[in-house]
Amino acid sequence: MNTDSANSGGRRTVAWQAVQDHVARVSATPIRRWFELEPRRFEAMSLEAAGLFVDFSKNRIDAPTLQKLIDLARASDVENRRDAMFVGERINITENRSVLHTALRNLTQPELIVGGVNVLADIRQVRQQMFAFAERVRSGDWLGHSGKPVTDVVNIGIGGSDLGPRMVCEALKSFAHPRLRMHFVANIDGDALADVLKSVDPERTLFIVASKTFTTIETLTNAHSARRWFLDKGGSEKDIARHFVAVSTNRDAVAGFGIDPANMFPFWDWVGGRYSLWSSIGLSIVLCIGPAQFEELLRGAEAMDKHFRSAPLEANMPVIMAMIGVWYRNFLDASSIAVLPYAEHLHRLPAYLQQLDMESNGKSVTRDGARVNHSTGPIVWGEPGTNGQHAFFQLLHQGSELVPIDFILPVEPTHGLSAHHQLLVANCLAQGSALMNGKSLDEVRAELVAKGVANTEIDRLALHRSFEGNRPSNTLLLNRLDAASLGALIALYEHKVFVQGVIWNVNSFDQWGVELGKVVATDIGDILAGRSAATNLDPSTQGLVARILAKGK
Ligand code: G6Q
Repeated sequence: MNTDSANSGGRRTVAWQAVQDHVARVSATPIRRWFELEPRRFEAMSLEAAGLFVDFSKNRIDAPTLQKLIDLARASDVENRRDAMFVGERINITENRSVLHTALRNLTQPELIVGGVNVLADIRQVRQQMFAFAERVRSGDWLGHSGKPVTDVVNIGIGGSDLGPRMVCEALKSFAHPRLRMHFVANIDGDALADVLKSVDPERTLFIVASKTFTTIETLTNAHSARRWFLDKGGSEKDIARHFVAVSTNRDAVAGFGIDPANMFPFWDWVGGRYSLWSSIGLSIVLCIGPAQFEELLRGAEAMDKHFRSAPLEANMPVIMAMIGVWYRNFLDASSIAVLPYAEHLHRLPAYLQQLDMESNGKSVTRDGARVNHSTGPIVWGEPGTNGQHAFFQLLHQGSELVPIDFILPVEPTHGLSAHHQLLVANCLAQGSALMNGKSLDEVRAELVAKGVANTEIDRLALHRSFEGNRPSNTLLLNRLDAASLGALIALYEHKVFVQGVIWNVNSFDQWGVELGKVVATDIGDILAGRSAATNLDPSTQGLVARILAKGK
């Protein structure tokens, strides 16, 4: 196997060094100058795949540097590692698992044998079970215990069992079932559940308890409280089957909770939590948008999978986006990236991508078990435009941090307010352009002179009002925010994160930091409940516990 990745036992590789050699030269040239030096730059640095179009020409990069980055991807064995994922090799080496979320949206291949099992047959069978159930709920055929159709669906889950379905249901609101209101409860903070319970009718509410392990304390606590509420509001034990269903890999725990296993939608340990919206964890999505639209979501993702698997690295959208990210992270020292969807319904996308990216590549140990000697996953953040323009964009324009940006823009609206959409588009394109071009001191001076401002005042203000520019961005165009485009967009980011994980030589598919969170609270919970003493805690935490206990008395 080729081990020419970013860190193989702590040495810098030839391919890595070849990229490094470009830093000084490229850094000395502002992006807008590259458009003069490379006349067909927009055509060369843009790409269409799976219904998405990406313009990556507004980056601090030139053609030879991009080629060196692609060479680094090839030398890091991206192609073999990608193929290993698709065929089900156990690439999640710390949990000894395959990583097969791509199989969940494989709508065309007849079979995929992994460990002697045709996983595609299992996937398709569960999908039919989901679809049949969703059709009954959506048509009004599935009735609550007093004979009323469901009007409210409450998904109780956290992390990967919440963020994906929540984001997709928001994003595809324009395609939502008119009768069904979707609610998502994740937080252990009782306000999350209490707020939802205040607004729903127990006779018309369906709870989905979504938990891969069915051991997560937040989800189980919320689910038990919802069950108690349901019983208190007049439901009986036997009615639970009409109001509670489960999505999990843990059949015994589901039965133990009191949910009939006939109302359980299974999935498999080779689906990572943050990659699970394509599985039965997406039940809330199917209820919201219906089976046909859910299939469109899968189809969009599958189209991106096919592109990722077959396009040469030089024309491969996830690979290019990944390597541009590596360029900023490792060679130009950018510590964060901003994802700015110009689409109100994509307001949960940054939160979703935070988990996808930061949980996958927020690692400091290589796959070979050594400490990394390079930076790994960046901080991901963002908010929809245009709102952000009236807030943190200031820092993007004039701050001292380099923050590469992904603008995401649907070309056609899903509403009828075309004047709004035109302004939205104008704002998005204007920001990308202004960030790159900036405004020189001379331009500011000329503007102020034209306005008749006195020279002394011009001297005082000019620097404040100038913009150095050279702030990079990708612009991703979706035809419109529909299921297929969204599927392709999510898969694009999944694969981008995968490629970066290969370059950084980390396992993108475990999450020991999250697991830690699942256990550390138990001890303090025992102390707060008076079941044990605070003797093992550090002095700071001990002080906080004492103060909180004293206030509670
Ligand atoms: C995702 C993580 C994590 C997980 C939640 C919920 O990749 O592992 O976010 O999804 O902790 O876990 P359960 O689905 O098992 O409740």
